[in-house]
Amino acid sequence: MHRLWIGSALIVGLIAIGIGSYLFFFSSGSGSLPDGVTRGGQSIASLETTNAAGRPEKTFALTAEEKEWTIEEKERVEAWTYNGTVPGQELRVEQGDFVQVDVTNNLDVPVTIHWHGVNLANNMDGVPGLTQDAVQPGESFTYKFVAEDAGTYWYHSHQHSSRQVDKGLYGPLVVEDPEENEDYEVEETLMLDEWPVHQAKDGPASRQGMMESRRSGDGEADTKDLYDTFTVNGKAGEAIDPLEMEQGETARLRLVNAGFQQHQLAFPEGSAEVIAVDGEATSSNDASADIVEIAPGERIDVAYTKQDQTPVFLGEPGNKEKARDMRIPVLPEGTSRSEAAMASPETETTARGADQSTDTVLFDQVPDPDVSYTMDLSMGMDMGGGGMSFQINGRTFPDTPPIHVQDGDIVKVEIENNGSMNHPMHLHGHDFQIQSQDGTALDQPSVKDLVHVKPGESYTIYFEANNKGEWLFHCHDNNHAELGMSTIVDYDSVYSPYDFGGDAENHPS
Ligand SMILES: [Cu+2]
Repeated sequence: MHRLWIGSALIVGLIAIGIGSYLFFFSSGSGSLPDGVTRGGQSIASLETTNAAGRPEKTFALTAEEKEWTIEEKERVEAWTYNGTVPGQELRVEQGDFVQVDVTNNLDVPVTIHWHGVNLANNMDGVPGLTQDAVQPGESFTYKFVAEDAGTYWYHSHQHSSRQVDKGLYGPLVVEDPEENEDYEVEETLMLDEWPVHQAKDGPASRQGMMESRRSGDGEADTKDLYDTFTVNGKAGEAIDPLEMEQGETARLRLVNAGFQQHQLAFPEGSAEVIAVDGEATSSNDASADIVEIAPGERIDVAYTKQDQTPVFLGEPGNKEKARDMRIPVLPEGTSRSEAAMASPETETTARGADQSTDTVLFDQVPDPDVSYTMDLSMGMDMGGGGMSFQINGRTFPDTPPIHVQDGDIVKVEIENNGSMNHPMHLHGHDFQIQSQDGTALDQPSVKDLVHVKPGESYTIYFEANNKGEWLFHCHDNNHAELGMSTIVDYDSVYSPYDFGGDAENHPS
């Protein structure tokens, strides 16, 4: 009896040591996570994932595969796709559904899926090396979440995003509101992107372009050299599907910018109204916009009314050469593309600023923060390789200082762009409230998950740390993220058991 007890104690002891070393190895061992990120508490892998619990279930299967994709008649690219198309299949669910997506990887590189804008469990967020190991060639992974909030979202690979999103690994996710009482005759999701069809994309950002942007003040100059063809739903020019609309009809257009450049769409004067930003309904005050600007990663829903029977193109205003590809024909019955002319509004009002104020807010008053973080965005020379880098507080990821939070904290982040490039900053797993711009309080705040910070601009945002995990906060010009512009919102109570690099080749930007 006595001996048996000693034997059992020994075994229990050995198991404890074993578990201890296992945790030690994964929590502080070979990792290349930033030194500043906490390694204690609960593993995010063991965080509870939502289950169906009697909710309606929607199940989808997405296969990552290579596919020769025709952008326009003679313009073909070797694309990486979900289910063989660019964009991937539109996933359409209702608010409250339990969504399950089985991903199979038939590419010869690892992939993941990030559910952009969806506030889900951290281990379903699809960031390789932080929330999971990348899905290896030939393997599968199942993502599960509850579609809590109606709106326009999208999904994309977060493994080596600057390459994989560029090659087509993205698609739309629409969460319908069953209570929605607005009736639209037409509804379309329009995903905007750019491609290097006639040229090799030689790197994540162009040095010459960066110099140019310093000189000219064009915050997009660095990516303009990299791409020559603009697309709408994977198609350019003549290949873009027309909107068929008659006078008096209204369309809900769900615009998603899957590219790394900002785009603008011009509407005939007085015909368009911004109805949602990043999945949040806008307040009804004055959301009319003749030119809608959309940042990389951003979603903007527009209600567009056809005022007459004239065929028209919705497209990028001005005489941008590449923009000629990106023109969406609106063709009433009996009209043709050849008769259409560009919509040319007389005013230059855009959908920024006050127009983006949202119906619901997170905080009625400016909250008293538990955590304050200043995020200084800049660019510089990488001393090692002589290339350019994009920095947060003078450091490149993964050495950028994390934002340390505890469950329930109110977090204030002041974002300042001290460089000469645009930076659309996207936070995973949370919505934030944009409270002020350039030191001036907004009349009405805006609740979003992406804020487009242009050179010289600053924004103050607030969010509640209500979704524990390790969450990326990064520039959605993924070429900038690749060169360092990311950081982590790091909850003290949890840690990531994954590592960047390693056998899974986890590459989160
Ligand atoms: Cu950027």
